[in-house]
Amino acid sequence: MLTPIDSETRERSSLDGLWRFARDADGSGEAQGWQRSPLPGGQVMAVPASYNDLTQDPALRDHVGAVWYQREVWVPRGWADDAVELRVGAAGNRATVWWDGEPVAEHRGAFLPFAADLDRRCDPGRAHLLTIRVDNRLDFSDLPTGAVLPAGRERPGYDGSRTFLESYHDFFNYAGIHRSVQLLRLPRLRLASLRTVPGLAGDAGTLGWTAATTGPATVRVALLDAEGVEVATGSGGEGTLRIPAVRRWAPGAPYLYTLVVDVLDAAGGAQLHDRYRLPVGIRSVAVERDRFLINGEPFYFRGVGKHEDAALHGRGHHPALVVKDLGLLDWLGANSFRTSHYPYDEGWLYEADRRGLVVIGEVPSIGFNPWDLQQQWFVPGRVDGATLANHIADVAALVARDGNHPCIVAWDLLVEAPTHEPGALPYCTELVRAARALDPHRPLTFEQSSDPRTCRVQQLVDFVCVSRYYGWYHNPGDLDPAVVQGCLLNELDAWRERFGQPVLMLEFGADAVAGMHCDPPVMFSEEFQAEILRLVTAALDTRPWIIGEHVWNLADFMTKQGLKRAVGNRKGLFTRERQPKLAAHHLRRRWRQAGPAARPQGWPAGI
Ligand code: GCB
Repeated sequence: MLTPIDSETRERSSLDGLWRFARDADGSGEAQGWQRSPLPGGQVMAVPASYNDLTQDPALRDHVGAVWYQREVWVPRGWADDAVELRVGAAGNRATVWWDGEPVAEHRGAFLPFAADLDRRCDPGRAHLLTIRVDNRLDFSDLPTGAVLPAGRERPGYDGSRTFLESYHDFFNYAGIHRSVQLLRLPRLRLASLRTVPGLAGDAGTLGWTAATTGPATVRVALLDAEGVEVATGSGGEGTLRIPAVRRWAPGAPYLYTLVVDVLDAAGGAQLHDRYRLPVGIRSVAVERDRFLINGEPFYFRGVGKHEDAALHGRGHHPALVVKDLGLLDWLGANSFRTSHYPYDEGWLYEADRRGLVVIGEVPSIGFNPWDLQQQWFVPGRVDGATLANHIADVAALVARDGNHPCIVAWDLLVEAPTHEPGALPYCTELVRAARALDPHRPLTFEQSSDPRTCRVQQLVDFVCVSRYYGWYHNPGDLDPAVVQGCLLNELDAWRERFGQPVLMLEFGADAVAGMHCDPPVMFSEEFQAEILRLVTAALDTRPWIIGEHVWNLADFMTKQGLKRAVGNRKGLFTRERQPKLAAHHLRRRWRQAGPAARPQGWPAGI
């Protein structure tokens, strides 16, 4: 799906702000006709935002089921002759949209955009009623997986009439309209989709393009350099531009061109119907036995996993968070991040393109692990064909939305799944086959927390990504190097020996409650977290085939409640308010000693 833009032929109108809002306590809203008349109760809610933390109502914070959003929309008179589309950046897990009481869109999944075609439904002379129902329930065919269970099932005597949402992932299942809602004025004959593939051929660059239009048309493309000078042109629905003396997009040194796509009428191409502009970067990506290469140069990932998470608005997108978090990465000397554990708002990616930050994109494929070796997860009724169909559909939608970003150098298709199970092999074989067909140009990976000796699927992808927490989940509190370093290296060596791929340490760390200090270090103190990071990075320094280190997590984030979580996960290098902990200062000294793509060594003393 194309990112909405303004151009001489396209116009966006933001519908963000305060909307009417109602919690559908018993799921009867539709039967009561809420889609046709003002929502009851007089409550309002911010869009975009998660609703969970914005009131003092515990029933809303932990609500299971639907909530409703509603507002009036005026469509400007000047839009009368054009197509009109409603675009929701993300809302979920399930969303239903009504326009003047008529259903116009349904969507499943909380992390990718969807649109409603309002063509010929708009009357410039009156206000239209826009209603969106968002339901946070998950089941095993969803990504992430989840289940609605009777509460208190372990308590004899409790009648089980109340339900709760069980999610098999750590982050809080925030819900609401999480990204911008926009009304788009679009030409009827327009660009419908655009895929670009950059490449390098000596000093020259190439840019393949595939452009689909909504009807028969002439397509012309032009590539402009950063000064706006045309450097290559082409025509047709597909082709390859050649860029002599290309300026490359590189980590820390991004150069962006603009691809201008013109859609002209089919007969003679005299009339301009649509113009779309896309920033593009020319770079190559490859994986070798020991190295991850960007533009043929070894790249060492130093960065973080993170979340779209903040106080008050939860998972709701705000550009302030993009500025702050990417600024923190810069402060740390990081060169990369992973969109753990789901696709982020496109705003993160355009900004990563511009800053020369490298990104691993992730499908919301978490919740596949019962953390109980007695249970099988890849079995009918759990992670099965229905899950796989949604999984592949999510990869397709992700590649369609994000495939043009030079910052994205790899896709992570699967998070912490029990890859030792027999059912993992057919599932992952099919998943990888589909992903390679959708994007043959980017390396693929799985986030592994399985045992390298029993994993059945790593050979399907291109590099190993390991999440492991010695001293925390394994041997809690034990800072003996024989555990934190010895056990880890033993495991990393086993991945390497068995699969012969380079290894990225994708998650490691420890919780630290900011302001809690202990020397000698004990768990939850800032000193303990810093010591874990020191030990792990020193271990990584000893292996030449390690291609990077991503600390878990950039910042503290909200989780579901549990005995291991003191108001959220505290593995942040920064607090949830984005203030640095001790470990952030140490890591900054390690990471800032090396150039943008290079491998740091050692752990400088002092802060
Ligand atoms: C992991 C998960 C991440 C959790 C983290 C933890 O391996 O990928 O979602 O938050 O562990 O801290 O438990």
